[in-house]
Amino acid sequence: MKIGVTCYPTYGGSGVVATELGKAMAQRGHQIHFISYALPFRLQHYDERIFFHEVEMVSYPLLEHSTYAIALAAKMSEVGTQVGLDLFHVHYAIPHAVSAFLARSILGPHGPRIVTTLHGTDITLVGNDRSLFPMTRFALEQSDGVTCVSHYLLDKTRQVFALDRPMTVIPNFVDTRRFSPTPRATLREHLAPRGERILVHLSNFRPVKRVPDAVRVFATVRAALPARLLLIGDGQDRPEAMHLAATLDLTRDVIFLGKQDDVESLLAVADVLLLPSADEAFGLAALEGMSCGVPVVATAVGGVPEVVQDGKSGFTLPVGDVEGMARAVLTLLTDEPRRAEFAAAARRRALEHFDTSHIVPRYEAYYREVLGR
Ligand code: GMT
Repeated sequence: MKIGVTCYPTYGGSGVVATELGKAMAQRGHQIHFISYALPFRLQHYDERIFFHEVEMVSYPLLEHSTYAIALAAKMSEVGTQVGLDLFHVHYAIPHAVSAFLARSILGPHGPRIVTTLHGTDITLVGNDRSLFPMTRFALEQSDGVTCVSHYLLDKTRQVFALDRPMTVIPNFVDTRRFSPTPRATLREHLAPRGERILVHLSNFRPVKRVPDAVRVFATVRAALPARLLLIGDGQDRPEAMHLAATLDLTRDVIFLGKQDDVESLLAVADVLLLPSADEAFGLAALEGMSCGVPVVATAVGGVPEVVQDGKSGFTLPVGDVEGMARAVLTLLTDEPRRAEFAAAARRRALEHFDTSHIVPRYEAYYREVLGR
């Protein structure tokens, strides 16, 4: 198949899933054409079956507000014709599903089919905004296939948009060979030179991630035993988290690493991963941690319980329950056999349910089903 993939190319779960799926599809012999405004950040190596088409924006004083959705549609229709795409697979509904609809309208009834994958905030935050609601609903109705990354998100989409069209759940996945519990003693020693326990949080630091809660949880843990908190990522709430760490006198032990490429090495040195989000359609960061053999302490929101089993591969608690999350972390850190048991269960869950080899064929079958209709 020849597949056009559109996603947000910057750091973020939907871009990661789109890119890893494109790479895996190329390995299965398909031709993949990424169409976006920048090269997706996890697309680092040359592959003869992967191409990148940059969406260029026209600059003119009258066009002060972004014309990205239109420019993207134009590029999608151009690539669609040039390479004879079978399918547009767009990740994140806004504006990608709308651009795909426009591109297909240009290309006519024999043009590519559209598969839209919903990732979370495109429905729970953005698509729910009254001004974007009709456009998002229309684009979902016009897609030939719609997939959701969790059952929670599928139910939410039905409820929010009152949609009765068929939709399918295809969960996110992880490369369990790359995200593995490989011991990295030198890195661990560098990050925790006095043998401190390591907590890790990975996100885009948007308010929905509640990064300050991760710092507050850490403050309680740090009061009980020597520990360090690694914060991977960057975004709007970083200044607040830094201020809070300084106020709580934790500057030495809270390490702001910013955006990192080698996430798997950093996750693999952690003892516990924190995900205190207010909402999470899936929680890819939790899955990546679990694949590295790291138990997760998270909030029981959205699709997280579909990934993390409470009391087995981690603990899930109510949003904002900082003390509860701190207690859960300390339960694990003060009982190494139990922590090791959770770590093994986390790794097993990633291997048995979410490995690339289980999920990518489901997308491939779904593409064929949509094309066969
Ligand atoms: O979490 C974000 O704000 C980023 C967003 C994205 O589109 O990159 O993440 C969403 O998609 C991820 C990949 O499917 C999911 O793992 C995240 O749970 C989801 N985020 C939210 O629902 C808040």
